[in-house]
Amino acid sequence: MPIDLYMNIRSTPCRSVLMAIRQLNLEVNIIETDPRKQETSTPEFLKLNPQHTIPTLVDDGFPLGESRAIIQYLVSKYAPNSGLYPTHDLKKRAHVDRLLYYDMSIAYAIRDAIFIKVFRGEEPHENAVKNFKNNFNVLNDFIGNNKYVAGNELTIADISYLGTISSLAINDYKDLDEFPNVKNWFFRLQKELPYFNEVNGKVPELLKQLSAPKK
Ligand SMILES: N[C@@H](CCC(=O)N[C@@H](CS)C(=O)NCC(=O)O)C(=O)O
Repeated sequence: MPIDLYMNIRSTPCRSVLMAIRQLNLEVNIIETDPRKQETSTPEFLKLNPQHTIPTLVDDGFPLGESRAIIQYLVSKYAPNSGLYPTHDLKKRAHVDRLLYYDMSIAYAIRDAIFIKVFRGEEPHENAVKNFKNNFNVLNDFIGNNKYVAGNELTIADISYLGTISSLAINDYKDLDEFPNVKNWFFRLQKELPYFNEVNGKVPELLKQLSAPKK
């Protein structure tokens, strides 16, 4: 039975989950869901996910929200020995978990420093700009000379960060210029992962449609 995924391709965390599904070659039934049309606020949807957010997964009757939890669940269930979410080495697994939590900070930093301007036409608060730089400097250091975010193997942390950072397409990735390790990692993985373009290729165009008119 395929898994159901309530999602919208404009949504950053939805794209991370879809990339994880492609990485695992899972059959998926995509249910297009648009929060702007209140489709995440219907009684039926709220029964699946009281947080009223996409992505929401339903696997064999089990509903789950939160992109990072969904990705952890899918890999743990369908590819536990893949190395994408280490099972044998507790320390490696904990490092992946830590990076997944940190990805939330990155997502909020992008929202507060970049999206606020692009989508609402408001100047970001100076603290939001500082926070963005701080968060990306830390990520830049985490990556260092590694091939992947958590070391020299692809993990679900890469997939989660790729989705999050793909939103910077809205500014043609100029915001990454100060963070060379992040930038190199991001563009290398785009080429390496065959599903990246299928999932994220239309992002610049879709996000530009949502942008606030230039003042
Ligand atoms: N931390 C959540 C964020 C989910 C989220 O905020 N999704 C947005 C779309 S990008 C949404 O569904 N918003 C509708 C709402 O909050 O009512 C995740 O990673 O899944």
